[in-house]
Amino acid sequence: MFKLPNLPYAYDALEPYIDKQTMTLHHQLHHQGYVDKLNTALEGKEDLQSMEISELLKKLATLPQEVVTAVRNNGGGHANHSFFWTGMGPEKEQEPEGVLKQAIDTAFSGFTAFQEKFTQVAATLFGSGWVWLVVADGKLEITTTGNQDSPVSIGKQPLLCLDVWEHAYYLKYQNKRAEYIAAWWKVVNFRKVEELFGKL
Ligand code: MN3
Repeated sequence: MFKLPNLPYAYDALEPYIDKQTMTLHHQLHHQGYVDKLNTALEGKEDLQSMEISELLKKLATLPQEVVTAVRNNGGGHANHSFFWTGMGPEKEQEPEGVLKQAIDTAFSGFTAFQEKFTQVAATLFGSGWVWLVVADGKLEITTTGNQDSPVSIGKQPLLCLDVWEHAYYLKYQNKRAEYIAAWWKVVNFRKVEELFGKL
C-alpha cells in the first residue's frame, strides 16, 4: 500500500511565500486523496502494490488495462506531489551552485534566463498541470505535463517541479498565478536539485 509521506518541514516553514493553510490542505487533502485512490485501484494486486511509484509510472504502458488510468492520474498525483514537497524548503532565496550552476548556464545562458523561461512557461501553461526541469537525452530542459502526468512516463528524469494547479495557490493568490510563481522561486531547494543532478 502507498502512504502519504511526511513533509520534510513544518506546514508553516515556507511562509510567507507559501502559506500554512495551503500547504496543509494541499498535503493532507489533495495528496492524501491521490494516495487513497491509487490504493483503491490497486486493491488485490500485490505485485503492483509492492512496486515503487516511479517504476509503475515508467511502466505505465505495460500495466493491466484496468489500472492504467488510475496509476497515471492518482499514481502520478502521488509521485508529483512527493517530488514537489522535497523541491522546496525553509531556507529562502537559494541559487544553484557547482556543476548544476554550470549546466544551467550552458543550457539556458545563465540562471536569470533559466528562471525567466521557466516562469514564462509556468505562467502560460493552460489548465492544470506541472512545469519541470528535467534531464532528457543527457540535457537539461524545461517541460510541462498536463493533469498529473509524470515526465518519468516519457523517459525524462525530473530535477525540479512546480505545481500550477489552482489548488496550489488559490487560497493565498487567487487567480494571480504570476505572484505564486514569483513566491515559489523564494523557497526552491536548490541543494536538493544539486543532489539529484549529482546522482545522474
Ligand atoms: Mn497539487
